[in-house]
Amino acid sequence: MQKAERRLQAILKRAESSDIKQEIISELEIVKKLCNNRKTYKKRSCILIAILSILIYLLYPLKTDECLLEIPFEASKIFRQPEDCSICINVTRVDRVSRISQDDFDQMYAKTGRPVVVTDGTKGWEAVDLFDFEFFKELYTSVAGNQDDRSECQFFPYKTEFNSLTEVFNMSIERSRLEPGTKHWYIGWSNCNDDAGKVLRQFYREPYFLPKTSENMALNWIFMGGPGSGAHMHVDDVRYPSWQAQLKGRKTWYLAPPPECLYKCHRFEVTVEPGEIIVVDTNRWYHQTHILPGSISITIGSEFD
Ligand SMILES: *[C@@H]1O[C@H](CO)[C@@H](O)[C@H](O)[C@H]1NC(C)=O
Ligand SMILES: *[C@@H]1O[C@H](CO)[C@@H](O)[C@H](O)[C@H]1NC(C)=O
Ligand SMILES: O=C(O)CCC(=O)C(=O)O
Repeated sequence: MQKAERRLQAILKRAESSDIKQEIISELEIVKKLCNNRKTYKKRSCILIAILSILIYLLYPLKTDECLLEIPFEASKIFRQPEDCSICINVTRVDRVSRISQDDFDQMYAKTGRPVVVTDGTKGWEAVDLFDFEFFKELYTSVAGNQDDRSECQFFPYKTEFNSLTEVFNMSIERSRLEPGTKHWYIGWSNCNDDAGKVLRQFYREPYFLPKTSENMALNWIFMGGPGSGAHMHVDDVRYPSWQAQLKGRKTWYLAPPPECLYKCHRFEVTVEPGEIIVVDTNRWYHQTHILPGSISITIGSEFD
């Protein structure tokens, strides 16, 4: 395995010194990071992909620039559908829209897979004012049953030392308030406590622009933490596209087309302001996030059909 790793490193070095764009090489980082990704492959599949990628590299030594791009993703294609690039061809920006009808949303964004920010997405939601660290802490310490014990509950510690939501809510008040001199933190989790879910849903609604046929997915994802942090570049392996409401703080999303579309499509950078909702098919668009200076960032989101 070590030998294989060295070989892979050598190939990457060689690629770096050739005229292949730095961007493409950085995409390969994704393969290496798969194991730590949120909502992506289960650990075992992830290790399998890594081994497969390395094996394919060894069996088919790099001959052309194209192989570098194609081969590692052949392995992941066992798990990921090949992309026809229709989600990104002709897309020149991430639109910002408001008062959009369900039909327009469906035609222009849901059906096409184009990312969009709906600026009035959370209008009337109490969650915007109500959801903060203390609210979640109280909620999760009061509901029966431990969220951490259930296998379907996912927790993303990112760069923190936390192993569970219980540990997160045990941090000092000062740190939770991002006071100077305290350690940075940014975490995410999927709510899988039914009682907590019922409480959460009292304070937000299914986004008004989602098509009527859209199923309300019961599972919510919450991301919370301070400026300077974020999620690294990755792609998800969930069933449907997602919406994510920015309740507090400001977050920049870096979106990249699937590797096989890199030459045909653009990358985008879009900042989501408080009260806005971003809609992205995170299974197809590679994405990375960064919390901008200012207040804590809190988002709630879900998949939609
Ligand atoms: C992209 O735009 C070109 C020129 O307007 C058009 O011919 C083509 O069908 C479009 N492709 C997609 C996937 O929308
Ligand atoms: C909570 O924090 C205290 C003080 O930092 C620590 O001693 C204790 O072990 C923590 N408990 C849990 C469950 O993490
Ligand atoms: O909101 C974030 O910071 C990360 C979101 C993300 O990675 C995802 O939804 O897959």
